Amino acid sequence: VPVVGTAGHVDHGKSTLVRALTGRDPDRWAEEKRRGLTIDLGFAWCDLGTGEEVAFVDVPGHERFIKNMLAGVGGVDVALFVVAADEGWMPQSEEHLAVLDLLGVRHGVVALTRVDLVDRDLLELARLDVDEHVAGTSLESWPVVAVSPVTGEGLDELRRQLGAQLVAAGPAADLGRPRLWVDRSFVVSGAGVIVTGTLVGGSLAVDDTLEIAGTRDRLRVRGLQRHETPADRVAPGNRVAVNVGGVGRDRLPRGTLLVVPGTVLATSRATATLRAVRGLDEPPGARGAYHLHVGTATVPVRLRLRGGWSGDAALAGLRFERPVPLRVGDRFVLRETGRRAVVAGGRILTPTTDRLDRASMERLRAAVDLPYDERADVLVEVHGRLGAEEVVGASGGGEARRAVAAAGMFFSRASVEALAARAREQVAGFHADNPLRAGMPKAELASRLDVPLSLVDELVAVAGLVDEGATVRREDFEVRLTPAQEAAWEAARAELSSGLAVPRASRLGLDEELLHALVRSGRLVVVDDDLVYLPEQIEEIVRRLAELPEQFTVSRFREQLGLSRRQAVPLLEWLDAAGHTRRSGDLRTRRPSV
Ligand SMILES: Nc1nc2c(ncn2[C@@H]2O[C@H](COP(=O)(O)OP(=O)(O)OP(=O)(O)O)[C@@H](O)[C@H]2O)c(=O)[nH]1
Ligand SMILES: [Mg+2]
Repeated sequence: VPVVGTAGHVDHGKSTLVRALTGRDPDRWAEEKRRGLTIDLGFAWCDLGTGEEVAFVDVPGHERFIKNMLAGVGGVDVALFVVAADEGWMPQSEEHLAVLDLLGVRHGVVALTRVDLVDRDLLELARLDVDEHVAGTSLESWPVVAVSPVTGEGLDELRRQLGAQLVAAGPAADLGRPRLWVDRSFVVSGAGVIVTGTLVGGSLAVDDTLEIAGTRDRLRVRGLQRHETPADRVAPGNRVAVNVGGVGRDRLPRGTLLVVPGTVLATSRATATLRAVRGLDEPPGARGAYHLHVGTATVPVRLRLRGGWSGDAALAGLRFERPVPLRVGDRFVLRETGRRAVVAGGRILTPTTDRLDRASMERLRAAVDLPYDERADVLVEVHGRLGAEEVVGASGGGEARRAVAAAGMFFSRASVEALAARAREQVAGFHADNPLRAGMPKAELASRLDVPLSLVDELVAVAGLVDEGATVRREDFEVRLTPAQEAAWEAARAELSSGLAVPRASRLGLDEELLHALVRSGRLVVVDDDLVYLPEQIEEIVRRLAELPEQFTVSRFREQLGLSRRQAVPLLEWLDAAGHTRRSGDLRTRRPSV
């Protein structure tokens, strides 16, 4: 059941026309009936005579209730734009036209109503007045029908034209991601909390779980009604009443968005395209105070224009007073509080206010109507990196399939390539600064690049670096000694080579870093804190174990190899650990098999 929204200046006859078409009074409140004025949204439905049902959302025309009007027109497929023939074009005619235009309502009928109050000449003037004002807008091509609910004139034609526009608008898109902007919530004794709204994006079924967008609050669909008739399932594009369980009514005021859990995130900022309404003295800018209207929500927002206006178009960074559930491509309207008027509208490009180059902006612009997954990929590619939840939420539940995921973030392929190039530079720099260290610790690389540690392995692979476990190195890197270090090493080696009773390591004239490098490169073997040997010396010691009896004491070992106690005890422990000897009390047993 498609939804038709009314629009038009106060008192021009919107509610009367809806009542004439549906037989139901959309003005629900005593105050509305007493004052003959619509204050809040009204709802009615009927058969247009074609066998097909249609629902109406009747909005107030009074300027003071524009917020309610804006909450009503979100999600409508077709508009019934009402102009009283006896009054002609009025300020809210103009404002409502701007709203329909900005929200992208492409189909509708202009009802030139109250024609019983005018003669033929005045009717012709009214028609010309309407034609003049809709020229150049999205209403230009809509049929204009002269009607009077009082005499019944033109009502059949209006039904016919509305039916044709509904056909032209086509069925509401079912993208498998239902969203319901709540326009009313109330408690029915015995049933509990009921919310109503125009369902878009996907169908809803009893027992579905929904989330209040921007929170983690879940609720269950306990029951569904369409036009006061229970249903197990409701398709998108319908007015729906949902009996919800799990959340109190206070959590579900107008402006709440219900979605499939995790598919929409609330954001405090965004970048958007703007289009100004016609006839403004001054286009919107950073100085004014604005309200952003999206779905049924209203939130104070500050603007920062990017590069000024070009004609009626601009780009702007938006900062909201509180987080709003927004997705890429969402349409919104801006109302200036000072001027008390709708001044612009636009579409959300990204849930950030990051500076982006022109090409990136163009990509975002082109992405607003793409499928969810594509939008997610474009977001990641444009920003390089973005939080995974942000990407999923802003795309409306899409998956960034081309991106690299790490630690709750998405990285674009291009940014991974760029990071990999930087990783090569960082590692090269590390080698230059630490020529004696085998490689750069991965944790240090991660923090230098400001990426999660879990991305480092991917970067190492892309960069063609060598993964050494905890460290990484360039494939062509090896520890090389400076001439001075080479000389120090030669001197130390000469000293060690003169006998197995070697001097303390700290007396070899090697600084700590050089000593470590020599150990890492296998040129020295650490036996104890202050005791190192050349590998060939260790080999000699192992060989010479054969000169000893099967079992021997520390003293015997010392004497045989000409060692001091300082060297012998740690050496034997080292030989134990290496499996060449085994200790039992004061004795060592040779294990020549090893
Ligand atoms: N004579 C005549 N009066 C009409 C016609 N349509 C509406 N009216 C009268 O115009 C007045 C306003 O009509 P509504 O239908 O309440 O107007 P509205 O556009 O819904 O007004 P708001 O919701 O407050 O913006 C009422 O007194 C209606 O009786 C018509 O075709 N002929
Ligand atoms: Mg009304």
